[in-house]
Amino acid sequence: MLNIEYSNEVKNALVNNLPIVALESTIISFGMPYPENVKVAKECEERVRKHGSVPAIIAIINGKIKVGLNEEELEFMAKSNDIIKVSRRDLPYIVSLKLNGATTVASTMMIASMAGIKFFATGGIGGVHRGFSEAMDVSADLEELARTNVTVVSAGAKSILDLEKTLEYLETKGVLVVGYKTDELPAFFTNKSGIKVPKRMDDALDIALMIKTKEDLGITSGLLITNPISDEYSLDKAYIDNAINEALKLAKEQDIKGKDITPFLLFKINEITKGSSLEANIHLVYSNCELASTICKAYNYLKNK
Ligand code: PSU
Ligand code: MN
Repeated sequence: MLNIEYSNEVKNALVNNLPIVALESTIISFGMPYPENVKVAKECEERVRKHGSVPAIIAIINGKIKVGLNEEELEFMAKSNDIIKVSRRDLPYIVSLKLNGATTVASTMMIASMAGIKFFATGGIGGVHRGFSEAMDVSADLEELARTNVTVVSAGAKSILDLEKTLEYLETKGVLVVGYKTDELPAFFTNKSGIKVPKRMDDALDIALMIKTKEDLGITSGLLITNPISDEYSLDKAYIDNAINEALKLAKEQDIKGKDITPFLLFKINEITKGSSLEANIHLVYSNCELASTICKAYNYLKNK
């Protein structure tokens, strides 16, 4: 059995059966610039704590799987150029060659599940890319949601993806997508997508109870909770769609594909919007951390009462 290295805080939480929320590291290493990314990661941890759970940032350093990072490890993940984006397929390669890996939604779910952690907060998930019929680009995140028993809280997915096909894929795979306090699927930078979310739920305790029921029924797939960015930070849909289209055009011209496409687009969209997309990104992640922590705490209460 592979050794997982836990931070002291996470070790203590596991021993004492406290609620734990996993956080991914791709968003730190590839999603945001240094040193903003360190500040955001620390604030995410703080938001999780404030809402009653213990945060566990997941990453791979020198081939060691880390669940919970210390200050020095976080700084390394935020700053080093020697980090590879790790999805499910890459995990054995990175671990056996003792490399450094930033985990995506898929690999963070896998490791969280190995560590017995059932909740995970992130920004946006991967999905079915636009132009699917040519590139056949479907994120491994969707397959992971189908097979791994972790609840993921995200702000939906950016319209760099084909949101309708992403929902269809998740339906086929038996993954429920819940809109938290919304009837409309949130589209990451904007809370408008024009697409109806499969189920709406307005109460964290109801969601926790449903997750417990899912387990009592022996259903071992994941669950996706979509939490819309607040009105205060939500960008205008037409404005952000324009920026996204411009970034997609650049990606095509420069022949960017596969695992490089999401980080490239995020970077370009941030340039085009002069930083306002990053600002929105940061605030939606904070809100997801808070919601995941609240649901996780409620679930922990139901489980142990
Ligand atoms: N969406 C974002 N920001 C991100 C990602 C997605 O808005 O940083 C990252 C997540 O780690 C997600 C991954 O799991 O990109 C999906 O990449 P791919 O499509 O290559 O599977
Ligand atoms: Mn892909």
